[in-house]
Amino acid sequence: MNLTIADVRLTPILVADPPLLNTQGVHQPYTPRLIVEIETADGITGLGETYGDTKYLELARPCAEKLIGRQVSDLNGLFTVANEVTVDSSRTSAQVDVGGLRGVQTADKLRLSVVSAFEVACLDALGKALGLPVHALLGGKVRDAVEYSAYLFYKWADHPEGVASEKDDWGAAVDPAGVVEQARKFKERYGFTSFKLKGGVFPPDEEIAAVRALAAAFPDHPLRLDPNGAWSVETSLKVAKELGDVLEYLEDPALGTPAMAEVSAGTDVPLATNMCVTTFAEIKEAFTRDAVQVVLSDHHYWGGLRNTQQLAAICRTFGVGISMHSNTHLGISLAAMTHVASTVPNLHHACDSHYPWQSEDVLTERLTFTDAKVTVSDAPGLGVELDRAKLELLHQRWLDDDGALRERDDAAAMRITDPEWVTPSMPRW
Ligand code: GKR
Ligand code: MG
Repeated sequence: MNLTIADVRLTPILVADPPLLNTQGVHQPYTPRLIVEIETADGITGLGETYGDTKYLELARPCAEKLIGRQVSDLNGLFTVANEVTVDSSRTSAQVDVGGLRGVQTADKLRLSVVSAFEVACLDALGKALGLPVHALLGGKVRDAVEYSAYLFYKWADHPEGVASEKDDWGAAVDPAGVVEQARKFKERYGFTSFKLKGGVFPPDEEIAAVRALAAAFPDHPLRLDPNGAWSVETSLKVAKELGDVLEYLEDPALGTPAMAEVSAGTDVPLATNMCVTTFAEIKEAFTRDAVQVVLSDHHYWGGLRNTQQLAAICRTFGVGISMHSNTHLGISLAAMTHVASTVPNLHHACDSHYPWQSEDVLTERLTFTDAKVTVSDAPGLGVELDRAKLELLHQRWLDDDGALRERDDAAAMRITDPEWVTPSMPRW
């Protein structure tokens, strides 16, 4: 068996995304992703996926070159390679803007997001070579299926008129009735029984009303509200008081560890985050101050599946819960998320996934949610197969783009409808 990396292919794509609203603005009609293929000297190919904006591509390309000749089993070496590239391109100290919803943005985090795709591709190739599923390479699954929650968004029916986009059949959701209707569809289509609403879009009272409407329509279903840090400590405490009886947790009500610690001290509602604990360095302060009770991991920006396991072990040690965050992603990432989640013993909350919002994928077969769960594959590697024709189609869309969509910019997408729009400074309310 020859595990030497003989080729690395990077394919940037643009994938359809519905008009989902968040604090920054609205999702673009197409969002960039990067598909990674790592091929061994024996002709075995492993798949990975990460963010696809140019800044990720610029790092991924030199990394890919340096991987040729290394072993797919050398997962620790991926960090060394990425470090070398970072040094080569003098990016180490740069504060690179990698999108405003995932905590403080640094070049380090950018590097880890790139490493994550290479790590997943190496694990996929290694698993295929050894005849073992990725979860076995991670120590073995402790559950056969992983539960996900419905990720509800305020949403327009369509992207603005005149803007090229794909149609979707989810309809609009801009008020409590629309949110409940969307939740009903999620439940019907995928069997989801817990719901997370992306907030920070409308004034807090309107979002409180939406969560109340969900609680009335779906009694005893765990509910979460995530305004991405849009509220002051005072507003956060008010919302916690009004919704305390129905919330499983409140996610990033306020921005940053000090504000979250203040909120936490004033409420019994558990607080979750994917914004103030996004790196190992941020853990100590947040845990010491009891600022969060649940950390939402994301293998993309935590640097891969093994780092996700390390994060889970630290959370376990400190009695802090763990679950999973998601951004727009395709099936390769969902498969990776499912494998790692299946190995985490202390996973007591359904994971987030944007996948139901993605009508397009690069796989021969889409992953499915049955009764809210994705079955953990026991096939070698990730257990997914690339559809080259679909990949080409989405890559062609990227090639045809004049550059406007290659950098995800939800504020720019919002300005098409509202030319005056600027991303509000936080706290907004
Ligand atoms: O896709 O609009 C979105 C989300 O707001 C995403 O960007 C966040 O990173 O889903 C994420 C979250 O939980 O904060
Ligand atoms: Mg969040």
